[in-house]
Amino acid sequence: MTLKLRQLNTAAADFEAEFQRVLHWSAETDAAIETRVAEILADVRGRGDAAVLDYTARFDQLSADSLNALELTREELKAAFDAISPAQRAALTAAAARVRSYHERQLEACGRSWSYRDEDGTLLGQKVTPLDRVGIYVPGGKAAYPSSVLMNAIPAQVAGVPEIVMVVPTPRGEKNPLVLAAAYVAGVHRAFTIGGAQAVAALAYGTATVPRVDKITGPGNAYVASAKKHVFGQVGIDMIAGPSEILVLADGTTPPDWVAMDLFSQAEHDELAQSILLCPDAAYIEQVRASIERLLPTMPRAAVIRASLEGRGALIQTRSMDEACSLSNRIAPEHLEVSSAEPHRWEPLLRHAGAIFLGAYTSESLGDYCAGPNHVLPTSGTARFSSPLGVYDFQKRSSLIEVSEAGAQKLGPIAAELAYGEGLQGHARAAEMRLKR
Ligand code: HSO
Ligand code: ZN
Repeated sequence: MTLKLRQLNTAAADFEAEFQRVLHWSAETDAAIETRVAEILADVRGRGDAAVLDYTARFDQLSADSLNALELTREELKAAFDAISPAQRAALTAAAARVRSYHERQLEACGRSWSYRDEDGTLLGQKVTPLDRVGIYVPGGKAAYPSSVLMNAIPAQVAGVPEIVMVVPTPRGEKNPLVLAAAYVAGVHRAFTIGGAQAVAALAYGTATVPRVDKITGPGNAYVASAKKHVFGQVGIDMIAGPSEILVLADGTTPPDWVAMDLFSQAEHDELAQSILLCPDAAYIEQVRASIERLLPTMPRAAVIRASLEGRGALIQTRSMDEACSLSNRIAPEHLEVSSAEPHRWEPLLRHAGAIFLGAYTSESLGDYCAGPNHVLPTSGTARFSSPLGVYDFQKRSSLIEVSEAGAQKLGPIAAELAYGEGLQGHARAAEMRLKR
């Protein structure tokens, strides 16, 4: 069966219209889901543990007399780690170490408190503190990724969050050993085998057993995404992640099979994932297409990959690499591979992307697991205004102000003038009282 993979050319008259079709994607918000989620949230808020137990029995076929019975101890997490194969243990440990050291640099570079004194001796600064408690949602079922446990928990741990609480739906009580092992390696403090909107509600409101957290991070299905949106404000959330995306910007020097497989690597996540190739070389695009057609039947997830490529994928021929870079900025992809012999020539032109992978050897999949940077990245064009999950998502900042006596003499009249202008006497007089007559 030939693959119906869209091919575009920026020189074609209908390019803009075609391009808009490639970009267009809307996460349909299902009104029925919204209503159902609102009910579950209200129920958990009202009945706490009992409601969580009811929904867990109903949706996950997992019954327990108390929520305590659904908590996994650190010992159980460690036992899972000890039970996986030595190769899996070594890979998890190596990945965790690299992710940790990257995030430690991030902490040093942009996560520390700072302050200065101005000429009057007034101290001004920013005090950075970790959140007290965070919740990490780990999906069950087809998207149960141990790597995502590392990517969510490690930055929280590096930020110094004293209590990291993980929830993971566990249908029929069948635990995913790699997820538990990853939780152990990543330093998760408490874990519950609950999921769905009910778990988000338990974390957001707190129940007798599940502690109330300050922020919830991690991906989930439509119910989880809707629940996170609902509780936002009550707690912080990271982002609402859409399907995975990869954009390969190629100059034609990378083996075509490598590029084809990189396109597959995100397409295989989801029928709605998006894989795009941008390249100025028509002959090379044909080679990649041939690689795709030859390799696709060898893929266990061929059906998902095909649906993704046919539904949202595209091979786009540009007039030049410069034009490819500007199109890439318009797409603002989650993952951007600069598959070029001169990646540093193009990198300065690339402004909007969750993560930029430079050079032929930098397969996006290395970033998903073990390069070090976070794999929780902005999708659906949101890289225009947002950033990868990081240590900073598990910290907050307080301003520090200590005005000296001399500083009060200088600032008092300025504040008072503006306060009278706003009709706020109390403000003005508080500033003036500190002026020396
Ligand atoms: N590429 C995904 C993360 C992931 N890949 C997990 C494999 N496992 C985020 O877009
Ligand atoms: Zn991936």
